Amino acid sequence: EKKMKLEAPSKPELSTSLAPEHPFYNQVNEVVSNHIRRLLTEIKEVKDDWVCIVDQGDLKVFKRELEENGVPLDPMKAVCTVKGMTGHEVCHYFWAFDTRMEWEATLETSRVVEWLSDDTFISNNVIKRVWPASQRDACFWSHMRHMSKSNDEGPDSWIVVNYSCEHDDCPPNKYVRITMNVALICETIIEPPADGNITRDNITCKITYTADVNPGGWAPASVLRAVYKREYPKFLRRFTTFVEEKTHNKDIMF
Ligand code: 16C
Repeated sequence: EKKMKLEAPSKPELSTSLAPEHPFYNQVNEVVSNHIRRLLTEIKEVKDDWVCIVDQGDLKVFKRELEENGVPLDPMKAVCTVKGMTGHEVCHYFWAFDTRMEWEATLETSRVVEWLSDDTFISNNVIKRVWPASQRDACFWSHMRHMSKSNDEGPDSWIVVNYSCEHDDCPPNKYVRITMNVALICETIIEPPADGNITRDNITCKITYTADVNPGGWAPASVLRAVYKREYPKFLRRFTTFVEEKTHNKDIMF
């Protein structure tokens, strides 16, 4: 048994702990693959359909204005570079449910609906109300995985996806249900020190965050766009500061 395991082609980073027969297995893999493909192709494309709405140097937020039947759907994208933490650490804390409320400033409550496997769970988030719109909530699975490398020289990458789903224990009730497809992709860049001993000073994490959110029914576009412009950079600053506080005096999690 042991010998067979050693000889088998080892690609553990490609896998998920979701069983292939799990009802969410195909959807999770498909959505994750689409994000990875989208990221890889967009690097080569001219980004002229994205408008930069926030530029703080190390943190940039872009959007594409999109409306459907009066509902603003603006896809958002942000890139952010942080020093002293790995992509694995950043993804871990974005995904981890037990610390979500420590950095999430836009949520009123959050609860786990079901654990699907040890890398995937479904949660119900109730979002703080934005005047004058009705209050919203969301039901989505959160999945984290190590991305495979196309070559050994490329940076180590991790991805977390939050994707809306339905669940019997989370029917839409008193809130307007939003739907979303959110991804956080992190690459770890290591500048090898002369003495070969890697410390947090040698590590940089490049974060790409994308959010396609449908606010699910009427929302005043001008208010929503103003809230997004304020809240997305705020989220990234607050969240990365949180990860820094959690990790700076711990062993590096590669
Ligand atoms: O990705 C983030 N968080 C994850 C959960 O941990 C998850 C959630 C994503 C949902 C984010 C979009 C919420 C849109 C709500 C639309 C509300 C419509 C109201 C109508 C307004 C006229 O992936 C981090 C998310 C970062 C937050 C982005 C901005 C969201 C604004 C929400 C408004 C709350 C205002 C609170 C004011 C203090």
